[in-house]
Amino acid sequence: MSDSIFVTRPQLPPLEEFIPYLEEIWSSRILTNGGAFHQQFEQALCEYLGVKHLSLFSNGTLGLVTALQALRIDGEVITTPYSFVATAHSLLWNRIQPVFVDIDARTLNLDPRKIEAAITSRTTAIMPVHCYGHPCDVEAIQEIADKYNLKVIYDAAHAFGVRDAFGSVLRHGDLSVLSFHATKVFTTFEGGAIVCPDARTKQHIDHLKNFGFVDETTVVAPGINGKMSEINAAFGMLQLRHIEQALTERRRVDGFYRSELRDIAGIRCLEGQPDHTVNCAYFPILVEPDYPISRDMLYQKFRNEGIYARRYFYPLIADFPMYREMTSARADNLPAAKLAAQRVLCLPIYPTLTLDDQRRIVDVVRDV
Ligand code: T4K
Repeated sequence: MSDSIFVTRPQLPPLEEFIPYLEEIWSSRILTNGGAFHQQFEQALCEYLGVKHLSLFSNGTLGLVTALQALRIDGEVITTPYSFVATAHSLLWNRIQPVFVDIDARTLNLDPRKIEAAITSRTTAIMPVHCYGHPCDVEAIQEIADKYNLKVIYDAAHAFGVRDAFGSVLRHGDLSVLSFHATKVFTTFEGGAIVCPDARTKQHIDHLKNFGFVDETTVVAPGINGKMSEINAAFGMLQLRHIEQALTERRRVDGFYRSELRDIAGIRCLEGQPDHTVNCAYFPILVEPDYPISRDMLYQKFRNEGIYARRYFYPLIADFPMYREMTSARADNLPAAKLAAQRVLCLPIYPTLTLDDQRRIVDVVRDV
């Protein structure tokens, strides 16, 4: 029996490379609360990503929750049902009403053409997701936001390092939130960051993630504990040394799948935008009706072979119990998202996925 293959595996540098970082933490005895690695890592990430300001977080979800707090968002927020559940949960944690708008069947991102019809007098913001690291139609979304005076918070959990022709996609909107979870392109075990447009916003967010403390005796807001520890920040510094290599390997896997799956009837690969630098965070395929078996049957066939492809994102967020009674969660409001949730399967993709394993995966799809 061959080894199991998972949808993703974290890229771990050789253990001995991490030892000097640990020694530094051990000798300084500063473990958290904005220590030296935290500061270095914020700086280094800004440089790598090509953004001016960011604030590190202990995970992406707390980043989303805090971003909404920072912009004082309330009322209703327009968002996508086709995402990881943390996107909408961050709204509920702030007692904000999520309003689901359908996705574009081509990109699987929030469909800007559907947004205006969902705006009410209570709408205060839009929270789109750069799903699988494929950028949203940022210009169309910004145009609507400007017209109705809405904030835009991008859930950029999948979009580490993604660039358009003019720079990082993280510069768009009022804030963008990254995740550095173990399953992501770039990981700090757990972690995340909010990308901010200016130093003042960053300072406010820095206060919010540290209980609202400004100094030893001053608390300016009911903040939370969202700080990244020194171990995570040190690991992030080390990961940055290997990220380019990891992205190259991911692009290699992506290229292999695209060329091998191209001629299989009923299997469609999601296209990126040609002038973008992609990160190949995921490899979603759409199992269409002319494929001999359904997506779920293919998923099961993979499992029988010890290959753990994943149905990201099924079920739709709108179908979970805390959302499904909402008017915007109705199936007839979300036809494209419903279809995607039934058809998409994410194939394994990560830097150390061997060519043999890639062949094994393609063979499963081909041998139906
Ligand atoms: N917004 C979006 C759009 C997101 O996708 C996410 C997270 C967030 C917000 C929230 O960000 P964080 O708060 O998480 O920073 C995973 C992740 O837990 C989650 O972070 C991620 N999205 C989501 C898409 O996927 P699961 O339940 O699928 O993970 P799990 O444990 O089943 O792992 C999948 C596979 O990865 C495993 O079969 C094996 C491999 N794996 C996993 C872990 C945790 C490893 O090899 N090593 C590991 O340590 O949710």
